[in-house]
Amino acid sequence: MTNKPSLTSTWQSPSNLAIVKYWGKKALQEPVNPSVSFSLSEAKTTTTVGLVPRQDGGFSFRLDELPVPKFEKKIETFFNAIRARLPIIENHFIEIESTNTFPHSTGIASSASAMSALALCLADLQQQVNGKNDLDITEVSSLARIGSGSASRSVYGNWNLWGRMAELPESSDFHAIPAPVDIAPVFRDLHDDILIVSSQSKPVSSSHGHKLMDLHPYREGRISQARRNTLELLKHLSSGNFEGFAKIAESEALSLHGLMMSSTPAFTLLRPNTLAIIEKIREFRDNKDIPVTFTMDAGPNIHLLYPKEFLNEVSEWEENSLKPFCEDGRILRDHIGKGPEKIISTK
Ligand code: 2P0
Repeated sequence: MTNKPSLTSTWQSPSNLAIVKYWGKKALQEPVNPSVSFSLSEAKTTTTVGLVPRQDGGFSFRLDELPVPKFEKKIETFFNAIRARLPIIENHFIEIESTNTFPHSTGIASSASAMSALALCLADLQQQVNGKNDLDITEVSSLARIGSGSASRSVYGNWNLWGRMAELPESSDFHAIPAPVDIAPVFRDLHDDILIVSSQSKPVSSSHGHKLMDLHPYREGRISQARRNTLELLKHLSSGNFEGFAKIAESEALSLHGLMMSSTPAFTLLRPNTLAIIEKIREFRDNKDIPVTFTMDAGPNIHLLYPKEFLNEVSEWEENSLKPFCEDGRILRDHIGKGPEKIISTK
C-alpha cells in the first residue's frame, strides 16, 4: 500500500465456470436468463483493499503491481453504481491491489474472481467501519454482480445458480445462491483442464456480446432454452447423470458460440483448433467408456470436464492427442473449489 490505510481487508476469490451460460442482460446487470456454474480451485484473484480517510473519495488499482486502465474504468463504473450501498466509498480513498494466480486471456473469467474479491473486501471493510464482523454473503453476491455479472456466482464454492426461476423460490436476478439441490458425488470433484487454443485477447468483449442479445433474432428461444437447461442440469447434478450433464454442457457451449455467430454484427471466437479438439473429444468418448465432456467460455479455449477418478486415463490421452492442438502445448489444470477465503495478515 502506498498510502497509510486506516483499515485493510484481504480476500482470495475464485473464478467460476458456467455450464448454463449467462448471455444477455437487463436493468442494472440483471441476467435475461438463469445460469449455473461451479467455482474453480486454482484460478483465483487475491485482493487487498486499504481505506485512507479522505473527504473527496477516489481510488487506485494495481494488478500485479501495474495499473490496468481497462479495469480502472470498470471499477469506476462499479463504484458509481454501489455508492449508495457502501458509504465508505464516499469518504475514503480506496487503494486496491490484486494478483491473479492465472495468466491473462487464457479463457478464465478474470472479472469473476476480481470483482468478487473486490466486493468481499469492500463489504468486509464496511462492516468493520460499522463495528460489525459478520458478512451477509447474499449482499456480497449482489454487489459483485454489479461489478461483473458472473462474479455474483464466485462468492460461494461448489455449484451455484444465478437468475430468477419461478420453479426455484430462493433464486434471484439480484444475487446468486448455492445450487438448491444435493450434488451427487460424481459432480463434487469435477476436473476442468483448460486447453489453451489461443491466448490472444478477444476481438469482442463479453460486455459487448451481452448487448448484442438485446435485439438478437433468437433471444426468446435462447431464454427458454436456458431455463429448460437449468432445471434439467439441476436434476442431473443431483442424480449423478453424467451423460445428461454432458449433453447440456456441450449444447450450452455451442449455443453460446452460435448466438455470437448469429449476432448483428456477427463475431466468431472459435478457432480451427477449437473444432479439432471437439472432434477428438467426441471420438474418444465414442471409443472408450470414459465420461468426458467440454464447455467453452467466451473465447476459443476448451474446458475439458471429467470426474476425478478418470484423471490418469484422461491425462495420458490429453498429452498424446489434445496437446498438439494447444498453443505452445499449454493446458491449465483446475477442479471444483471451495470458494473465497479471507486472508489474515500475520505481519
Ligand atoms: C458466464 N460469460 O455465464 C458467461 C458465459 C461468458 C460466457 O458471464 O459484462 O464478464 O461483466 O457482466 O460476467 C462473461 O461476462 O460480463 C460471462 P459483465 P461477464 O460465465
